[in-house]
Order: sequence, then structure tokens, then C-alpha cells
Amino acid sequence: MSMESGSIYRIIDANFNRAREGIRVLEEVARFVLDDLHLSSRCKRLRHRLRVLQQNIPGGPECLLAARDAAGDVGQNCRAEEEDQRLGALDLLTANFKRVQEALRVLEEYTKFLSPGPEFKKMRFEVYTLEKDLITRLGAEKFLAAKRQIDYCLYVIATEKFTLGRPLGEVVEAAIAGGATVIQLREKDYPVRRLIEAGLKLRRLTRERGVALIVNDRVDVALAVEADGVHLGQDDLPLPVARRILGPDKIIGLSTHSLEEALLAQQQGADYIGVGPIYATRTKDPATDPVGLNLLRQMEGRITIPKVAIGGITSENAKDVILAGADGVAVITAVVSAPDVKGAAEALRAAIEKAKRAR
Ligand code: TZP
Ligand code: MG
Repeated sequence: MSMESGSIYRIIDANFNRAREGIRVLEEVARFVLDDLHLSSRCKRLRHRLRVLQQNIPGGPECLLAARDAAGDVGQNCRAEEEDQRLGALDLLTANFKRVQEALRVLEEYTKFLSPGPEFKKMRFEVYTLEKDLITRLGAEKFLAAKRQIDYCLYVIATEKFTLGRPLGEVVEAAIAGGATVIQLREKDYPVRRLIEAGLKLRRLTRERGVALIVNDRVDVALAVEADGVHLGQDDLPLPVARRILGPDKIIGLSTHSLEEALLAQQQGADYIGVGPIYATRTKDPATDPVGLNLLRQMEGRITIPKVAIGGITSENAKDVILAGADGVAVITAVVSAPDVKGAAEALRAAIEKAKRAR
């Protein structure tokens, strides 16, 4: 095929522009929709490489400009129907990835007339990987949005040992009626089948009332009973391993006892952290020294995921805990062992809300 060099430069020029503009659209989604610095930097680097390639085109970039004739482009007013009907970020990403990949393919083919090189093919394959990563991240973002709606304000830990002989389901029902927003099933000594049975019962209850259910320690049980997530301690399954098993849509909470542990949990993608024990408590076995309110204060500005304070919290001291920076409080005895479970949950919830308003 013989082709006039003006047409080749014109095609190359149009496709450099198309690819660069398309990448810019992707970059804006990564940056402003997903707030993802890593993905937006990958887009930016691609744009930069394209600019360098454009500058170094054989014959010089002036050949591209000289060949440009946007006004005379017969295709300038042809818009695909779907361009007008695009819905949301996912469609925008899909359409622009297609656009960038096509433009890179055209550049790959037409620059062969000037000087063969593997650069555009390499870039096209990088864009395929970027497409997978960005779209996966966007999919995960949908789940993250749902997870962000969870209110951790009154997190009640259900353990049969502390119910004063009352059935766990009954206590949990009363706690929810009093304003509990999250229920955690924590039964360290149950055989797994019994734990699943208890989990299924609490799942029914919590689902009916629109309250989140978290299972302590056991990722497998959390999945089996369709809980919203799992709560892990520092010696349990490592967070990245739990995340690989649970996927992005489940909540993973981690117990932390220092700023370093909290920063690591946040960096590894925990959805919330437990902070404590804030005060001395006899409920925690083995006993752990209290960390005090100062740890919450130290986290101010550094920990952006929800912080749920735990350990010896009551309706009397909840105010101090919230004022020190906690987003919610987790309790066992103050609610589960109260003679009037519903009334105790109501009092605690009221104290938390009042302190939040005063912040
Ligand atoms: N982790 C740190 S303190 C604690 C746990 C499980 C026990 C909290 O129970 P209580 O009765 O509210 O102090
Ligand atoms: Mg544990």
C-alpha cells in the first residue's frame, strides 16, 4: 500500500490526541471519583509517555501540526449514539478505555510507516491491565459506599456468658430495640456448628431490624451466616489474608492497642478499628492494661477510618470517650449484663448522641 505522508501524519496526529484525551478522562475518574493516587499516577505517566513519543515522532512534531485539519475532518460530527446515553462512571470508563486502546492500535500500525517500534503495543497492553484495575476498583467502590453507611455508634458484643442466663437472641433483640447499631457475635468457646447456629439466628434478627452483624474471629463463619463482616484481633488471621478470602464488600474490623497498630490496620484496608481497652475491665480475658483516652486523642487526624472504643465503657463515661475522638463505643457488660437491656442501650445511645452533638 502506498500512502501519502500527509495522510499518515494526519492519522497519527488525530490518534495521539484521541489517546491522550481518553487517558485524561480515565485519570479524572481515578483522581476525583475514586480518590486513588496510585491509579491516577499510572494514567498520568501514560499521558506523559505519549507526549514524549509525540515530540519524538520522525520528522518532528511540526509535521503532525502541519497535517492537522480538524475543520476538514469528515468524521468530526459523527457521534456514536451511546456517547449521548452514557450512564455513570463505569460506562464512562469502559467507553474511554475502548477509545484509548483503539487509538494506540492505530498509532501502532501507522507509525510503522515512519519507524517501527514496540512502544505503542507495550502501552496498549499496559492499558488493558489498567482497565482491569480501574474497573475492579470502581466495582469495589460501590461496595465501599455501602460499607461507609454503617453507623458504628453503639456496637454491642453478644456473648452468652454475660447475659445473666437470658437467651442471647432475646438480649440482642432488646439491645437493638434500645438503639444498638452493630451486633457482634463473640463466642470464643463454642464449637463451630453451634457458632453457626447462633450466627444464623442473629443474622435473621439483625437483618429484620437493619442492623449490621459482625462475627468475632471466624472468617469462615462470617461467610457461612452471611454476616456483614468479621472482627479480628492482632493474633488472628492477618488482615490481607482475611481480605483475600472475604473480598471488598465485607467489613473487616481490627482490634488495636497503639497508634502504630491503628496506622497499619488503616493502611491494610481495615474498615474500622477497635481501640482499647480504654478503661479497666474484667470482661476481657486475658486481662489487658487499659490504654486510656490519650490513645484516641493521638489518633486524631491520623486515623480516618471509624474508631470504635472498647473496654469498661458505660453511659456515664461514654461522653469522655466520644469527646476524645471515638466514632462509636463497643460494650459487653453495660448492655448485655444490664437488668434492663433495652433501657441500658437507650441510655448509652442517648449519651453518645449528646456527646457527638457537643463535639
Ligand atoms: N476487648 C477489649 S476490652 C473488651 C474486649 C472484648 C471487653 C469489653 O467488655 P466491657 O464489659 O464492655 O468492658
Ligand atoms: Mg480474635
